Amino acid sequence: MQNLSKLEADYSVEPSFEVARAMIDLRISGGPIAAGGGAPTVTEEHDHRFDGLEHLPEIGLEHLDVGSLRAGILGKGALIVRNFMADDTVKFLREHIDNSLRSPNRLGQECPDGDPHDPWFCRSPMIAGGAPGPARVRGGDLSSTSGSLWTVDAPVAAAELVAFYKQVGLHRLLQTYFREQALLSVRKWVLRCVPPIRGGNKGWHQDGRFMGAGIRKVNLWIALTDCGKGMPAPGLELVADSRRVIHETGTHGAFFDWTVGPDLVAKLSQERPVVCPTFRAGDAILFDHFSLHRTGEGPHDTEPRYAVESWFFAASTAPTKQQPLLF
Ligand SMILES: O=C(O)CCC(=O)C(=O)O
Ligand SMILES: [Fe+2]
Repeated sequence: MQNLSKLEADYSVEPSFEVARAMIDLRISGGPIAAGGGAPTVTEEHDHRFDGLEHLPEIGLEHLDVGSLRAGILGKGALIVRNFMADDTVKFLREHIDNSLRSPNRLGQECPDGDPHDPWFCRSPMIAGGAPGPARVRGGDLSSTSGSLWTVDAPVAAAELVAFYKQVGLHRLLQTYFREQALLSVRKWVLRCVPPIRGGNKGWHQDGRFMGAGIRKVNLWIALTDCGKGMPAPGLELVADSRRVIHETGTHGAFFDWTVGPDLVAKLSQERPVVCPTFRAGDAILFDHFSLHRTGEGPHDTEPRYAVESWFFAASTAPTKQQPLLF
């Protein structure tokens, strides 16, 4: 989209909230136009370069290409990329998340329509079902210090992230991986601050559970805090498994109908290791909708954990319900 490229160029010269907000609207309006269409022929072949490893493969950013991505996700179930994001971008996003979480606009403390000039939290009227009032939350009250945000509600963070994705070559990488354009979505592009709730998590899940077998997507999860095994903040726990299966939910002691029960995970773990990688702020992990994972809250955590979750869809399979988004 020509207008979007122009705004991106303007923003790179002179970043501003107004341009960041205008870009969100163009990304939302362009998403459905790019979504759908014919699907390319794809295979799940890869070069087995990580076959000898017992746990998840790890590489540096300089080795991230379509070969390592395929061998990581399709061969081992996930790929860890160390030092993915530079410290200054990590710090910028962490501070932005703090400000967005406590924004009166998010908490519903402003006028019913919200303050359209709040640089930290501003919901575009083009976001389905979400214009006025406080941000929606799945049960419970909104906290001003932790929780999740749709990245599109934080236009400046969104602009910085898209610029970062460009800088690391993500567009080309995902285009090659999917053999077609990649799209983000309103609902699965998330900024998060998880509090140290010490073992309260019950949510083993697969992000493919609701989306049907034909979906193709990849999650890029970036830690913005040192977290996971040996760290004082909640990490991410995963079953290191390359099988392309959706597991039964709502059984084996599951707490919700969309989660995989702990007894089933215990059974799976007899054959596939459950891992809780140690992440430094700026490290990333890539996995797809078959990955079985949960927030890995340790019993001794004392610190909150910040992260960015970006689910990229192959355009031909991008679900309308998630509001596909250009990036
Ligand atoms: O950040 C978390 O703890 C959860 C992340 C997650 O479930 C995902 O990225 O799909
Ligand atoms: Fe998930």
